[in-house]
Amino acid sequence: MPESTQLRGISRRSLLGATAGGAAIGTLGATGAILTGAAGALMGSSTPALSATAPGHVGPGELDEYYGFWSSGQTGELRILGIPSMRELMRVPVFNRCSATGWGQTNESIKIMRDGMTERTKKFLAANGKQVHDNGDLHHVHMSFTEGKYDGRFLFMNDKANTRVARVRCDVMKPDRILEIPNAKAIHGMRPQKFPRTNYVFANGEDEGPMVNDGKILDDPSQYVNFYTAINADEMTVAWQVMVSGNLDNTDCDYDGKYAFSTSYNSEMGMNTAEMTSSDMDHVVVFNIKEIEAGIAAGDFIELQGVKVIDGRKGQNKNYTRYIPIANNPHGCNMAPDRVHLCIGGKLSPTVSVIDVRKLDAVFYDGADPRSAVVAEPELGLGPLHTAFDGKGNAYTTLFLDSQVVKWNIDAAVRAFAGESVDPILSKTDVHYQPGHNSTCEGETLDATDKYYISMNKFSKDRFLNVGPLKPENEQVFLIEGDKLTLVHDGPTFAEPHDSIVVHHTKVNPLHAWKRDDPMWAETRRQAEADGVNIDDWMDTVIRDGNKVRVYMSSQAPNFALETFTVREGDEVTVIITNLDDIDDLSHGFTMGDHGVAFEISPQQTASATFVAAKAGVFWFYCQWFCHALHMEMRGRMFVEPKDA
Ligand code: K7E
Ligand code: CUA
Ligand code: CA
Repeated sequence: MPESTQLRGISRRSLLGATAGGAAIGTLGATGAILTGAAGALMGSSTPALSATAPGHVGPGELDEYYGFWSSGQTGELRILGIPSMRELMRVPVFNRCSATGWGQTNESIKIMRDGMTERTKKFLAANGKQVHDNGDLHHVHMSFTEGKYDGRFLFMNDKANTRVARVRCDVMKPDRILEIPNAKAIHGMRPQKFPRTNYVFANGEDEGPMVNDGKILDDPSQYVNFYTAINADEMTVAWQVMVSGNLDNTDCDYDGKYAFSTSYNSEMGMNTAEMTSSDMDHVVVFNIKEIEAGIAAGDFIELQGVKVIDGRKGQNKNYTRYIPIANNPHGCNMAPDRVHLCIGGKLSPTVSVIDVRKLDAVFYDGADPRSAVVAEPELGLGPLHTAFDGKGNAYTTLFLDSQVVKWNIDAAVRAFAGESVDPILSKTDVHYQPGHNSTCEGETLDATDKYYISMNKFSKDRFLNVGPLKPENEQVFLIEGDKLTLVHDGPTFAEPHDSIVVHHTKVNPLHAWKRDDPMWAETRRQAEADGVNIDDWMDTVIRDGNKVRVYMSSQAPNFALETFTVREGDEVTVIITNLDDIDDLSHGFTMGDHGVAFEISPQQTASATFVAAKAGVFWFYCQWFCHALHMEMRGRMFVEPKDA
């Protein structure tokens, strides 16, 4: 029988009850030091911290072995952590408006956010007095692949709230493309193609709606459909879409470049919880990439909002899709690095359904029963959501309701399904509490290893000081040693530790300073050239162009090139700054006081923002990034002359 306590024979309660370093700790053997540290932290006692040599400990000044790339859910940003220390290294605003960096406000970021936007959304935003959305719901982040392994080029991520997919450049860790997906609603599941490389990013809409959502069809779910999207990952444009029956939840793809998959929890096409859970079975949709590409090439598509859409709904009798029945309301969709097994989290069912992707050819071409591809269905515990892998044939599935992770062996599960008397479960470990996603080191790649296990938990309950009605979530790191998982980190996070990937540090090589010819400010450069200003050199020029004023200035610690500039009330003012400093870490900022304007200017970066000088008077601008002993003095004045003067 698997043990169901985290600490192997010692419950959390008895640990908490024991005095620091007491008898209970003494029974823990080699890992006692770690547990003493962890328990001590929980108790707020004077127990010594983790020893410098403890596995999973990263001392002050030491670098982590792995990057963790974190989604932040409804915060809408990407976060970069060090693993195993779980130190938060950076926040990268993507779908959200950021006060510190000016993302969503600088002309350069607004351009990136608007370039991939539909005309319909631009009109909608204009009607609401906005240029860009300022919220996002970033659930899933994945890196680009080459031959089944992370290649360090890009990170891709979805926005469920406003139906978008973004690409972040790993050289500067900033988005370069944010694409709104037409036709689909609420992009949720998202995965880059693994093999031969990431030519496509697959993204599925979660919500159903009319094929043409123009208000002619409203409360008639019988006419609702859903869309699965393949994005051209190099161009960041929509390559094609497949219309499907039922909704779509999570997606993944194989290691052969042949098939992609998506879970559906609403094959019923229900519009409320009772309807959405009324069937015994939902399904996984299998997408046949080659057949879809051939269908598009042969003209077997309709065009909706400029996108080629293939009909892959049930009963269309073509080889674009197959529907594999799965116990009601499945959730996670995770391809194992053994290249063979796809694991579908049962959620309402205590099982994980394991699909052998080698059996899919027969399902498509030999009329085999779609269920014949299911080769295991181990009963693991209550509320299985997502599955991670260690590259050694083992899987780790989160149990939301049981608040546990279950480690199990895929091969044993397949043999048990075939009738052999074998228990695939290797261990169960308590987590705190209600885990959603999990990750292992590069576990979704051919480089999967069994070093660390990360549990992203939806509730922290009693683990931290009360901070009011809104509580933090909790994230935990475990050391994997054989079948045993040992807790080495436990800490709160702000909304929301949704999903993460863990990438070896050698695969990511960001720049220390921007390159002056970066495409991010190409348009700003063109305008400057038209104004006769060289943004690569010292600039202290103010250009008036009707009621538009362009203020060009350089920054070099501890000065802006302009101590003052003058505009007229009602002028549209654009401030363009190049940070001429090229010293590592010497970022400046520009904040225009009382104007809601602030942005980052990192070494060798050019950035700009536009606002209307609608208030006459004297306004100080300043550098908000601590840069120098005279950082406070790095400021200047904008004079706004009154209109009727
Ligand atoms: Cu990745 Cu919650 Cu968006 Cu599962 S989904 S937890
Ligand atoms: Cu420049 Cu602070
Ligand atoms: Ca259902």
